[in-house]
Amino acid sequence: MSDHAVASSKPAVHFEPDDQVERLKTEILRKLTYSLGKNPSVAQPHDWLTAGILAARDHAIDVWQGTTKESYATGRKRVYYLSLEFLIGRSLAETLNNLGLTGAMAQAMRELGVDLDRIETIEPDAALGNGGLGRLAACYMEAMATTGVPALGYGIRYDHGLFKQRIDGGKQIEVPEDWLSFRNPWEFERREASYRIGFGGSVTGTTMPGEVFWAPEETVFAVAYDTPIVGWRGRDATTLRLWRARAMHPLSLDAFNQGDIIGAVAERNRAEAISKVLYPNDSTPAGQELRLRQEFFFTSASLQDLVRRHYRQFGTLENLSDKVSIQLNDTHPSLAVAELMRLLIDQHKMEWEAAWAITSATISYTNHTLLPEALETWPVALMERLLPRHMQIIFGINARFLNDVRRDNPEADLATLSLIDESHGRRVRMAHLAFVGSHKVNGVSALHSSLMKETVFAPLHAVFPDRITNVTNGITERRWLFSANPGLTSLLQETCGEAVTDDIGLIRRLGAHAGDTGLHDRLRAIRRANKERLAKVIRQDCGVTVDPNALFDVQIKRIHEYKRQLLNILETIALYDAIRSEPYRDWAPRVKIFAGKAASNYATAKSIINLINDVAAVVNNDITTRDRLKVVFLPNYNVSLAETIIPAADLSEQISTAGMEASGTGNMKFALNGAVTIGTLDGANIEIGERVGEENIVIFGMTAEQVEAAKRNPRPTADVIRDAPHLEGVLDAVAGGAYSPGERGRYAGLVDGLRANDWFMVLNDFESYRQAQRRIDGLWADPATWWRMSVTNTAHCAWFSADRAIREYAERIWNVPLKPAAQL
Ligand code: 26W
Repeated sequence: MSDHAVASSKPAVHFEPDDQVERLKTEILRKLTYSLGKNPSVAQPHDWLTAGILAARDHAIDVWQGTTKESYATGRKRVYYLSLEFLIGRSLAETLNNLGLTGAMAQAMRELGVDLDRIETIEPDAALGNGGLGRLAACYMEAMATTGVPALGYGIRYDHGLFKQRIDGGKQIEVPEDWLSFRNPWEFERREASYRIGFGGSVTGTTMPGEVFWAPEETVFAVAYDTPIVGWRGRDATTLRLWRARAMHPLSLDAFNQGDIIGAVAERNRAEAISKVLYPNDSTPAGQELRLRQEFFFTSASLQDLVRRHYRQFGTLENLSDKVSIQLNDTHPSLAVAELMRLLIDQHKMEWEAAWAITSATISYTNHTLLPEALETWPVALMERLLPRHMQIIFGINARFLNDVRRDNPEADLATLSLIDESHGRRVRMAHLAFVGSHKVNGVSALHSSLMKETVFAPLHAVFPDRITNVTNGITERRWLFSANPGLTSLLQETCGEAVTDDIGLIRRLGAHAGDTGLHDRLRAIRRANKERLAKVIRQDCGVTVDPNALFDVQIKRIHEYKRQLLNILETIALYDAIRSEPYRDWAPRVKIFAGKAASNYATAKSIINLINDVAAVVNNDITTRDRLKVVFLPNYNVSLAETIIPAADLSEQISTAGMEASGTGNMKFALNGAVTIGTLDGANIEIGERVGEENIVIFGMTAEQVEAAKRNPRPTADVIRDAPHLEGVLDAVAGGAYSPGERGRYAGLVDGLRANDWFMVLNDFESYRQAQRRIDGLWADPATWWRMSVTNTAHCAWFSADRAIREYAERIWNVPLKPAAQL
């Protein structure tokens, strides 16, 4: 491969004829002139970006209309994916890549004097999500478009996505995000698709179907905004439909005329608050009324929309479950169970039993976490006030459910099964509601799904033994390999055949060359170019110069105690001490790379960010370790930054406390790009290990079972520390202020917490992790071994394609016929 191809950030995949260039040039100029009103001579980079997007969007629309027409004509079953989060990132590069227009667009722009690479980077990330759950929804929208599953994703069009993170004096500062400030050229506002969403008020009438009357006290409008998402090779597109909240009466002229300016827009502000901002929390329920309003708002709008569409097409709702599958992405949309019942009974006059059969045959639910603090519950009193009819329906579902259980098994423990938790005030258990109202409930990795059966859902699993199933998560290789790592993609096409981009399974052919040192050299050159690109970003964003020859050791994800960035940084300190005490030993040079956001109210997570930055400040300025160790914390982690970091990683840190990371999806992206994983037996790490083979992954630490046992019966901290020779010194240094000389007590609390209760097994797993890291040093020192491991990882990770996951959902949960493979 030529050097040029390695260094280029353009995908190697082109499949459109050359006249596309002329056509695109004309289209871009037309958009610039007639849609933006700009002359090329005065157009700013942002204008070129918008013109490029509008030109690409036209091509996406052609695909989109084809898919929509086909799905109406055939009456095929459709999937509705309800998710409070879609973490999309940028769209131009991925859309062009999927349409096969990347090369043509780059050429067209070049001929117009514009650098496509540069303008692509000014597209703002659509950051309508916190982390894994939101990114999974985005990967699945693209994978459904690729596999030909007719689908619509429903969510909220937040004015402000996930906050921007600044690091100031080593600490996280949250800054509001403003992705819509230049408008969003991808979306279409659909004023005609707007629905009334009620809150509060009272319920009157009889209990007969169609005779219940809910008179909400407050009503807001949900207005649809649609975006097409094109699949690979532009064969099909899915629709992302996001709801924006608008007031029924945006201005009270009465109030205004009386001089009450604030009062005049009070209703508008209250209504629009619903879609104002994403809750920046990825593990603890927000608990506020506004969050419940968001959940009901988008769930109700989506259900009204899909019920109306179905009724228009078929003139009946009796066959809803034959034509519609509703997937709940965690419990955030679980009010869908009650809302669908309400629409069927109150509006369509259906009997309870018939409505219930349709509801549970239509809905299914994915669980993404077992952390007890993350399971949503809402106070009954709040639900009664805000959603009185839904609360009645939930009581109705619960009464029937518990009756059935009692009838079949008089011994059953009804308190654990009930949709209402009576133990801390009365609260609705949203996971129970979603579980009971679904025909299938899935976990996101094999371990996670079996833990669901054993822990949180054990009582429900006993009643419905066939309901829980597993669909291990997947990632789209289009974004995370072809687009993010064009150098590797070209090499794969050459080695495994051009068809590898259509059939990722062919990547397995690489395995035959795992020991080929010629291949290793080429992979090293590709990785090297990616690392240089990342080194530039590190220099710009952190002011730190790093050596691309060093081992790039990466942990990027939300900051959380269970993900154990703290374990990583404590081990980094131990390594730093070791290098200083034996400076002449031949240490493998390492760059420790961290990135991730902490929830704004999560003090411990913020303190961990602070510690990483404090350690970085000491280590990076120490002359003795300078060539051996660097620590960097890249600010403002997002999808786009991940696309730059992952192809440049040598080592992927997946070190959660076993049993706590439901799946992980970053782990898959790294392994596919050829990084070696250091990880625990947790989530999808286990399945990665099964595929790449145990000699090609570095596993350490306690198993999920051992963690459970240790929590029930903790070892004394003194014993744990005694068995980990380097740990005491590290903890004392951190607690004593060695890394925070300006504020010696800064980390006393953090360390005290660990010593008092090692809930996340940071101390318990420390020695095992440290030894695993030293094994990594040995492997890295032997390039033939290292690159064989790397190649084997890439060769065996095709199974983690989102297309495989979507096929499993389609076959086992949605019962949606797939287009025959020949058409794919
Ligand atoms: C109610 C507050 C709240 C908000 C979000 C609780 C929990 C969440 C999500 C479930 C957090 C999340 O993103 N979970 C991640 O989902 C990924 C996709 O399945 C998994 O790969 C990650 O392991 C899991 O942490």
